Amino acid sequence: LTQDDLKKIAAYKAVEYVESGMVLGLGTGSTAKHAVDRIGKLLRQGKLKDIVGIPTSKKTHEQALSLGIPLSDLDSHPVVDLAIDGADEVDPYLNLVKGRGGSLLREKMVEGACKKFVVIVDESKLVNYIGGSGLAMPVEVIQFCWKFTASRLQNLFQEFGCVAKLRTLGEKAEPYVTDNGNYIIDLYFKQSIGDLKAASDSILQIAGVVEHGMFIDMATTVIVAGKLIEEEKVA
Ligand code: DER
Repeated sequence: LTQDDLKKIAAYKAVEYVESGMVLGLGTGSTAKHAVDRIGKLLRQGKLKDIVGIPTSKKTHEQALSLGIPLSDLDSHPVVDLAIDGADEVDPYLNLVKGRGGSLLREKMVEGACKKFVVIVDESKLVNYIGGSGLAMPVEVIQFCWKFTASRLQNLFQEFGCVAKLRTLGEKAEPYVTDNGNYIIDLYFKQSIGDLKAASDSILQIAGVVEHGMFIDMATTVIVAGKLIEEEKVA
């Protein structure tokens, strides 16, 4: 089983929660892509009807359009029945890191408006604590004086060995620009930052910060597809 097989298994299992007539939050990333593909297929087969999709990124909007999934937005549908999306990290309390694909703001808006948020991951995303993968915890910031904001973020978590880096693209290292015209500062921690709610509050108090990639107490269900634990070899 490849990692993509595991992503597909988790995604298809999540789509079993989808019922005709639902307003669906459509996630972003390589795992959520499989769920959106599956929904499109079930619609085409007539096995699902009257679905309205609320995409969490321009990329997912394009994918859903190409699949013929009827689309709308939060202005028209402020309550979403079910959202299905991937994650970059899942801790033991089902808190998440999201946003390595750059879509954290729209994801958090849509997933914050849904009755049920099903997260789909392969086992490589499971961590003992947020930041434990050593990969980025993204923060979306306005472009104005981003260096000032980045240094305030880094100082906020200096006791945890935090390093803040502007996300860039390509060999010219152009700043990455989100769907919303903002920049992303990626935070790297060397140890657990402890109380996530306190960390979230202190990040959001910094003027210039738009949103961050910690999704605290938001997931209803997490579906993990992983290799079977090796059976004990019976002597
Ligand atoms: O960027 C995002 O929030 C994505 O959903 C990310 O969290 C998961 O992306 P992946 O399924 O491609 O690993």
